[in-house]
Amino acid sequence: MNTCKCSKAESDRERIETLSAQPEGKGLVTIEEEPIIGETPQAILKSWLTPNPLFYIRNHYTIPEGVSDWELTLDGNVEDALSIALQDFHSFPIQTLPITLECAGNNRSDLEPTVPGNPFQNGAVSTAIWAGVPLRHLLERAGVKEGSVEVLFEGFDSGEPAPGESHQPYLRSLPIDVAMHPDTLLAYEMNGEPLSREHGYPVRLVVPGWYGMASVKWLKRITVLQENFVGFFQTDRYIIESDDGETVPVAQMHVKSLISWPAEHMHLPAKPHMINGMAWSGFAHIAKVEVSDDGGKTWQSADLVGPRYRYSWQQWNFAWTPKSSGKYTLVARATDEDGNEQPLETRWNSLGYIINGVRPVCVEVE
Ligand SMILES: Nc1nc2c(c(=O)[nH]1)N[C@H]1C(S)=C(S)[C@@H](COP(=O)(O)O)O[C@H]1N2
Ligand SMILES: [Mo]
Repeated sequence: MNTCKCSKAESDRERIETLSAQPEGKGLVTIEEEPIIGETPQAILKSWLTPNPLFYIRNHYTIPEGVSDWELTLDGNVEDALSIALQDFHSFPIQTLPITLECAGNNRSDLEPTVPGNPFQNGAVSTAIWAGVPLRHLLERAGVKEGSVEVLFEGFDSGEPAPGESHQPYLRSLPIDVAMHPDTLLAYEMNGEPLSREHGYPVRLVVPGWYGMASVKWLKRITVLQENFVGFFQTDRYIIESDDGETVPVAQMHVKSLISWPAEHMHLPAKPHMINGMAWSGFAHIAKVEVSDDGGKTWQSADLVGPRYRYSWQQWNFAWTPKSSGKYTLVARATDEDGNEQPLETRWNSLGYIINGVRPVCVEVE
């Protein structure tokens, strides 16, 4: 990595300067208007928590119309099917957890050769404090019967997921042990506010540690299954080719870091700077973050700062004094406590998922 590979993101700096210049400094970077898809402008964030209006949005279909008499159905391989109204949720035990969600296609625009799909830069990852009822509580109430292998989640949104595909709702399943995990939430609050329409009002699933596609929004129905679910968003998408030609489902978030500041192509005065960013892994806490200012030839340890939660990204800082003026290629690399290391290169795949290779940020010191 001797040469700076950041030229593709030339627009980054202008974009960030425009956003920062707005009075509230707010606004998602729009990828698509309909269905709405937008990414978080990481460089303007001041906290490890992403404010709700800046939390990335990824929708496959138009946001569903609000339903006035919403009830959630829980059925399938259970003793007693349940029908749960929104006010019932407030009488159930509440669990509150800071959780990072990353879209499986985050950083897709970095792939070469390019692949179809939303051309995300590094903004399809955000963190909120989610509050809701552990799904386990409701599954136990309904009484999960023997022989159950998966739980299926249906959203209120529907459409044609791709040209030539039949009209269908957003449907995803989870293995029964993940569904029964006490931290898997039916969330109705995000950063202390009721869920907004964009993020799944009235109730959504939040699966800590998993890529975002698992966290089904606008829940309509939950069904306990005795077989593995086959469906567009389960077995045609969110799969990745392994080296032996098999396909594996996209599941937990692979270890990754991002440099929040400086942004690409910034011009910096020749003085000490605080490089900062985030690091996360769906498997374990972050153990270390290393930073390089020479494109990955030499590395130094960054400081892990701020709160240290199991499912939330970890903030890090690196006090950097450039040795002289000139161009620098800044790179960050994270390792988690399970020993997973962020790779130097992403494994290219045709649908563009799990893009966790290090992403150089080029800056010029004047
Ligand atoms: N019902 C429904 N749930 C959904 C989606 C969707 O299109 N419909 N998109 C999924 C994907 S791919 C992601 S990355 C996350 C994004 O959640 P957010 O928009 O709240 O950030 O929602 C997931 N849940
Ligand atoms: Mo996603």
